[in-house]
Amino acid sequence: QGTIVKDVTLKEDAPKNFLMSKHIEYIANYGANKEDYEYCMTEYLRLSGIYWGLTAVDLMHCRDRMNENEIVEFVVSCQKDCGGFGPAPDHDPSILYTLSAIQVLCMLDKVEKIDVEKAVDFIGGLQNEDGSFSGDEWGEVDTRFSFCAVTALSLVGRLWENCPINVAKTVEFILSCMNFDGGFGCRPGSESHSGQIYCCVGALSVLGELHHVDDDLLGWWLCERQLPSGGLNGRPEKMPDVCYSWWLSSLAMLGKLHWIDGSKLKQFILASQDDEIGGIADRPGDMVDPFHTLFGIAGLSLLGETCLKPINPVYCMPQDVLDRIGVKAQILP
Ligand code: GRG
Ligand code: ZN
Repeated sequence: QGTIVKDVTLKEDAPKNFLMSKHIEYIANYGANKEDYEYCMTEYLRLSGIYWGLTAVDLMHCRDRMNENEIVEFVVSCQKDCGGFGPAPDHDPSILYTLSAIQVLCMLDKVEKIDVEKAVDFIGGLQNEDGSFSGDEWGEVDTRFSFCAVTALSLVGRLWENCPINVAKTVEFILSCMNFDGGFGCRPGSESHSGQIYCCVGALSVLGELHHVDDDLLGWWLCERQLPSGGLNGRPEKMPDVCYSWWLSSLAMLGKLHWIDGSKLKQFILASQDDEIGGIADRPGDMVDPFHTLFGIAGLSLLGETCLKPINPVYCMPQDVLDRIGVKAQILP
């Protein structure tokens, strides 16, 4: 019995061109009305939402459309006494929003506005004996949090100098989540999922430890995620989703992006655009949101779309920002 394929069919009249000016308007106007139902309901992830929007408009060369002072003030207001950041001022801190805060401030060249020392202490305090990371004080362990710790520390220059974590143990834990198919899951023994693979391969890339990955085996598993529609799923027998166009960037870290059909993936992403209000949805015909808009645009940048700034496959930030702060990650030839 073969693998079941669940997929969508692209409609003849689906958008075929990149609607850049519509996306800029969609992101720039998102949250213009602070009473908007959808805006209020997404407060619990606001700081990451700001990272998704800012990165998207920066990739489209329009960062000046965002109110930088308002953003910096908001980010600063999300830092707690423990040093970690919550998604909004009245929410609990987590390593997820701590990374988003640092990413946003790096893009705006305003990292000095926060208490970096305390943020570094917060991240260091989340490492467990076995090298894994908890996401917050409640203790859930996930390889996503290992990625957040390593990337956030590297962005503030504290991974190699004055480092608060045990790097060897960090690598050991990530490798303990590697599966027989070459992929990685959220904890030892958990199923491979391309979102978790992005996190594990991304962290190993920042740490210069990609030689531990079986790049042929994992590259094969990753390129098998492409479906006849051109879209990618996150694991076998699942539906395609635009955000996996980004979670697949681990294939770029392994130097194997050409193992998928880039033009078919581009067609799938373009077909998921909303040609009226702008923005990109998880798949054609669905409602758009800032998360899928960023990861669709990031995927197009990775595929070489010339009207966009080049993106870094590990940090999901414009490459020019990483060049400015001098951060490098390993990419296999
Ligand atoms: C800096 C880009 C960036 C990220 C920060 C949080 C994080 C680090 C990475 C998240 C990686 C991840 C686990 C992505 C997957 C997200 C997703 C769409 C999960 C859905 O899982 P299911 O099981 O969906 O609901 P499927 O598609 O498997 O049916
Ligand atoms: Zn998605």
